[in-house]
Amino acid sequence: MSGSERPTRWMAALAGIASAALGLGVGELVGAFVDPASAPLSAVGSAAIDLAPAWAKDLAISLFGTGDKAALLVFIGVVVAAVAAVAGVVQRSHRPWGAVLACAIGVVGVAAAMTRAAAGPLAPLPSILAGLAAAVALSRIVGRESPPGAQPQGLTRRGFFVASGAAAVVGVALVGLSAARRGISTGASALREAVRLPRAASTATLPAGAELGVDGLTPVVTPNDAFYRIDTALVIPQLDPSEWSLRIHGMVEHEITITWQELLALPLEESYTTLACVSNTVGGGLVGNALWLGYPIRELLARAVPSADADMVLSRSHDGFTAGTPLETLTDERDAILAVGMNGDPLPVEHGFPVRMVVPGLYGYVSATKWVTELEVTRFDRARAYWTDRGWSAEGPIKMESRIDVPRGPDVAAGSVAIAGVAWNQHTGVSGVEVRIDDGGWQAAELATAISDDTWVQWTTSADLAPGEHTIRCRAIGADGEVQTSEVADPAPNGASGWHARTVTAA
Ligand SMILES: Nc1nc2c(c(=O)[nH]1)N[C@H]1C(S)=C(S)[C@@H](COP(=O)(O)O)O[C@H]1N2
Ligand SMILES: [Mo]
Repeated sequence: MSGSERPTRWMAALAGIASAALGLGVGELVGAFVDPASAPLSAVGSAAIDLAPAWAKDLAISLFGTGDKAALLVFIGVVVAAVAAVAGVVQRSHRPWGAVLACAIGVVGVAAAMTRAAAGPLAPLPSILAGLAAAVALSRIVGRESPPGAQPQGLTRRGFFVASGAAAVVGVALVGLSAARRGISTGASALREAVRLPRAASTATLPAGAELGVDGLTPVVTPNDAFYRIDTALVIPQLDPSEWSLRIHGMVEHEITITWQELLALPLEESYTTLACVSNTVGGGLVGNALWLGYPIRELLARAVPSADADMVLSRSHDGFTAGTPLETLTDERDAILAVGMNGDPLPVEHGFPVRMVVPGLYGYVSATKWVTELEVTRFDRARAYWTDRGWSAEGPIKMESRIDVPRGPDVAAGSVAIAGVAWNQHTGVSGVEVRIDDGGWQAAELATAISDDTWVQWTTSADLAPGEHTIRCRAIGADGEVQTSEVADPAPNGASGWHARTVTAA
């Protein structure tokens, strides 16, 4: 076939997608150099996260767990491809409106990039260039229509496929390059490598007997690389500790600012605290225990002197996330700290380097601000935090829970079976765990030595299982006598509840 002809609808749709790929590649590459958070995918993804209501976050985490961010990017890619295909078809019949639509996709990226909390003056650039590149490519590939009888203009059928293929390949290559560039740009991880944390002024020790050593049981201290990660940051904030500072302001007598050097010069304290995410489902893994090193927030607040009618501290992270923490939990005797160390190392970048909050007893969304740069002393009736605006409760005390880790099932050998797990009831403590097989009675499990009331505790027991299917359930008893509720609740709006159950088949 020779000479140019009008592309079919399918060809035009393909050209739209190829042009969008090229635009995306350009935008991502420029973003990788200008500011990774302003790259089109990251910017639109972050904006989508910010716009998501409680049920959407809940659904994303229950479907994809900590792979929720990857799932979001794939979803955005599919939506962009669909709109781009439409742009191609429109361009074929209603020039230049397809190219205009391609530009409009870029405009969405610009808007998203400019509304990021940490947006700089160049934030719109990557998406502007992405939109332009896509529009130009599309108007080139889906050529001008020729009047009837005139010499056809534009690409031959072969030229059309070559051009579309080239745009797509170049686009994908540029996306790959930008990912490589981001990988090389060491950002905060190089700065973190250089950090030498001071020795703790007060240390915490792991009591003998805290670790039961049962095969398959979650270790009592979660290694950093196994610690769950949950946040709204599609691009992990890269902070330079030498430029970091924390400002305490709002309803205080003295506004104060503390730098990284000043913080490290203070007597730092070690404490074990078990962190839990409000999105954790019963039996889920969004909970972990670490040895934190940090300075009591109580001491800093004492310097700032909060006013008597303040009842909340709104902490803000570099990327705009906020958490509203009851002032009382930051001034009472608990180990509410500005943490700089996690399990003997500087905070991993994805866990808040250089400084985050850790507050025993409260879900992360109301307390555990990573990359924290600001504490505003305020009131619950004046300020709203990030997730409070999206349907989650303003206050989030952690609910008592217990989890069965062993046996994982589905098959076990009949006879005596080891059963073990963890239980937590932060800041009150766990006094017992009970296990029930099928409809039998509750039997007390053996508790490991708890590190403290602020940490989870391992438990173990065993049961004789006859051949057949069995359901194992567990429940914790609080140090205050409260029995873990059987009432089933979803994570939204203030945490899941109910008894964890595992069904196994003994043979
Ligand atoms: N800056 C920032 N801090 C944040 C969040 C966030 O989205 N941004 N998420 C919070 C939530 S919901 C939880 S459960 C904990 C998780 O901390 P981790 O990722 O270190 O386990 O961080 C909290 N701190
Ligand atoms: Mo969370």
